[in-house]
Amino acid sequence: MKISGIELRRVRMPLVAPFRTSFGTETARDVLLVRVVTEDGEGWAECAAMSEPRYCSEYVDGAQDVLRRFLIPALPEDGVDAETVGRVLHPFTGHQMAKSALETAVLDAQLRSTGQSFAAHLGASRDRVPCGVSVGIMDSLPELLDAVEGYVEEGYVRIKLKIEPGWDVAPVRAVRERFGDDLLLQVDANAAYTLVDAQHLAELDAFGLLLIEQPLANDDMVQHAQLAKRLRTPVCLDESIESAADAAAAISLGACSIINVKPARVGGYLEARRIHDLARAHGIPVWCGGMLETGIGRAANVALAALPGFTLPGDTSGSGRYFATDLTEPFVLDADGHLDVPTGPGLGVEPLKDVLDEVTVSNEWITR
Ligand code: SMG
Ligand code: MG
Repeated sequence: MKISGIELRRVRMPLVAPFRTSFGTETARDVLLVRVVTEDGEGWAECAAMSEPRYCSEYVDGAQDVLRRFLIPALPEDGVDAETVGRVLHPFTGHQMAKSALETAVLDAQLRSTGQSFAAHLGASRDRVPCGVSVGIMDSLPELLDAVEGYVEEGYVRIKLKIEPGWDVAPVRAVRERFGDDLLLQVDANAAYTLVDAQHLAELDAFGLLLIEQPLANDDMVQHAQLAKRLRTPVCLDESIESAADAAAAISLGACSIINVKPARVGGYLEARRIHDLARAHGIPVWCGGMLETGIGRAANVALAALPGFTLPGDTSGSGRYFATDLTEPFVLDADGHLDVPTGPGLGVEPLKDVLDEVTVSNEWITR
C-alpha cells in the first residue's frame, strides 16, 4: 500500500463533566487524529496522548512532533502494511502512543481496502462486549454516589473508582454500602501510592474488589510484586506495561495477576494482541482500558475487547459518558450494558464531516 500523504488534525472535544484522577483533572480532550491517504483510500486513527505528560511521558504536542519529524519519514516509500510500520518504528525508543496512532491508521486503510473489520483481523470471538465505566474523584461522597447511581441505571456492568490518598477506603465503603456486594467494583490509583501504604491499601481487601489498578509508580514492577503478596485484592497493571516484554516480566515477577491492555500505551493493536495471547497462555485475565477516546479510538478498542482473553469488562463506555457530540455516530449501550462490535471494513466508523469541521483546531498535511 503506497501512502501519498498523512494528515495530522487536532480537535478539541469538551467533556460532559470534568474527570479527576490522582494526577489531574481533564475538562476537554485535545485529540490528535491521524489520517493516512493511500492510492486505494484512507485510514483513520486517534492518538491517545493527553495535553500534559502526567499519565505517562507522552503529550499531544510531543506526539505530533515525533510523528512529523521521525516516525512518518521512517515509513518506506515503496509501500507499507501495518506489520511493517511496527518494524520500522521499533528503532525509535518510547513514543508508544504516537507509534500506535500511525500503525492504526495504516491498519485501518489496509483493512478498508480488503473489506475486513478490525474485529475479524484481530481475532474477535464475540459480537458485543460488556462495558464498565471509570468514575473520577469527586468533591464529596454524595456526589460520587449520585454519579455511580446514574451509571448503574444506564446499565454499566462494572464500576471503576479513581482513588488517591485521602479518597480510597471511604468511597469504596460508601459505594459498597449503597449498591451491595454484587456490583462489580474495582479501583484505579494511577500510581498515587508507595509500598509504605501497603497496610492501608490492605483495608480495601474487605470490599471484594475485582482488582486494584496501578497502585504504585509506573517503573515499580518489583514493588508491585511485593505489594501483591500483601493484598488479597488482585493487582492489575496499567501504566507499567508498555510492551509484551513488560507484560512477560510482570507476569514472571508476580507483579500483577490481571492486565489492563491499552493498545495506545503498548504501541498499537498488534502488540496489544500479543499481550492478550501471552496473558491468555498464562491464565492472566485482561481487559481493555480507555483514554477518553472519541468514536475513532473507541471503535478499535471495542473490537479488541471482543477477543476471547478479554474476560473482564473494559473502560469501553458509551460516547455519552464523554462527549455531548461524538466525532462518529455515537456508541450507545444496550439495555444490558453492552456495546456492539463494529462489523464494517476497518474501524467500521468514520468521522462525521460536520462535527469534525466544527471541532477542528488545526490541520497539518505531510506529503510523502
Ligand atoms: O476512557 O473511560 C475512559 C477513561 C478510563 O480511567 C480511565 N483511564 O488510568 O485507566 C486510566 C485512565 C487514564 C486516562 S485518565 C485521564
Ligand atoms: Mg488506569
